[in-house]
Amino acid sequence: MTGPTPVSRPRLSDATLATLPSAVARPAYERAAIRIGIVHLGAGAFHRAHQAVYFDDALALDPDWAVCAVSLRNPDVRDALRPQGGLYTLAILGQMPQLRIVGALRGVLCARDEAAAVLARLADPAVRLVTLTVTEKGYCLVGDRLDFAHPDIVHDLATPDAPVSAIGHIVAGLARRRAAGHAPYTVLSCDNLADNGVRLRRAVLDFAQRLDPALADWIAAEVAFPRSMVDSITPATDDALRNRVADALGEDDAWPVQREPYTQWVVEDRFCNGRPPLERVGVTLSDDIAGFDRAKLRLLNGPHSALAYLGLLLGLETVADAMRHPGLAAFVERLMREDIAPTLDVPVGLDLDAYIGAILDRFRNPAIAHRLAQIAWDGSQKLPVRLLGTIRDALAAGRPIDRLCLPIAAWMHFVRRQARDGVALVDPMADSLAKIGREATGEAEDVARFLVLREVFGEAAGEAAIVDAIARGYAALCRQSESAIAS
Ligand code: CS2
Repeated sequence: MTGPTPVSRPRLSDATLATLPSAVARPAYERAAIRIGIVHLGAGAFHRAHQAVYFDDALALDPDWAVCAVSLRNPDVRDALRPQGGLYTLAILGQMPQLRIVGALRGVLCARDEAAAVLARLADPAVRLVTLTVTEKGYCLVGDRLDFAHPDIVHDLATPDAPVSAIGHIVAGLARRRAAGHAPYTVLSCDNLADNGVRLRRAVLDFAQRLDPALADWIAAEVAFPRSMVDSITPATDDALRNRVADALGEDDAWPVQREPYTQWVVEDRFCNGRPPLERVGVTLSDDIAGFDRAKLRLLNGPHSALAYLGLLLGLETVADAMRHPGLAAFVERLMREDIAPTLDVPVGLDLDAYIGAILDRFRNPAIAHRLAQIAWDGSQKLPVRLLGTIRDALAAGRPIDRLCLPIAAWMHFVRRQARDGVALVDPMADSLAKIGREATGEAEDVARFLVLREVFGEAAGEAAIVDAIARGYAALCRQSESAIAS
């Protein structure tokens, strides 16, 4: 036998915490003494790189706010983190990379096969806050209301004690607490949706009303659904990160996460059953966050999607690559400064110029490889909240919309290309999109095939000026992506 013997490294866990290299930051509290006070639905990388880190800081001040992280369907996070006692590594990637072990997750469950444990947690009076990152599609909305035709909602209304959706879980937990005479929990959305708390409240009330109007009345009167704006760029975990973390720790971590140094969380200060000391760990508490969430969705997420679809058409791989492409970088900066910024009601205290400059710097961060393909996921859900609102506002104000419509046209080309190449789309509307993509011919007439998707385009499909601008963009991209962004 020749060749190197594989090194067997210990697995990250409470038992190995003390032996980690001193450069790796560790929880600043006694893990055995913390208690679960938060249930988080959607245990993905964003939660673990963002809210869980604020909660980790808060636990050093108050031990009552540890998190039980719940994946609704996929057991992978549970399977990776349970053997590690919920511990995982956060890599903060800027000029000086830093590693930090986050200890805030005291429980990790998968609802699909541990349903009773999840419902018991939600019913536990020690849990006073439910947070969620289930992405745009997890809200099961059609327009601003609950989609009663959504298969998960149909399922959960038929079997409310065995829910599969986030909405079904939130309501099942609240029903149990009401029946037991316990106070409800606050429900805090941490997803990239404008007015996320307002929309979540409406969806929860729509669901509860169908189930039990008295429960709906109780929820309407007693439960707080604060709005929040979340921000930190979090590329998906890859093997490069796993290896880098294992080398630095001298231990294996099955699922580390990574993010940029910048992190922001603005939360409406309306909680119905206490809250962690958020203001002491860098969270901005505000009674009016509407301006912040719009500015972030339109100026960061909108341009992100623009970079993704245009960049992929140009054969680029990451956001930093896209920002090194002079034509695309110039396009996106003009999009932000000349087209998007004028549509915003700037919140007091936000310097728009500086905000845009900082976002562009963050996009340029060479320390992270944020794949455009990741941002391209779920376009049918993202484009309406990220770009179509801006387009409608710009049109109403008599401003030009051609540049704003180009990323929408690029998305259509992207869908067509994936369908043509037989590559599956990651999108809840993947089937209808693939069908349209396969029928598309690459001519401007294709645009009409996409515009029938009311769930995506809504009223915009009836606006001749928008339809024409998308068609112009689509035709320009058929000819040459490089020249289409040069305008
Ligand atoms: C990105 C966001 O993947 C995407 O669609 O636009 O995840 C973005 O990185 C975050 O919202 C930044 O806060």
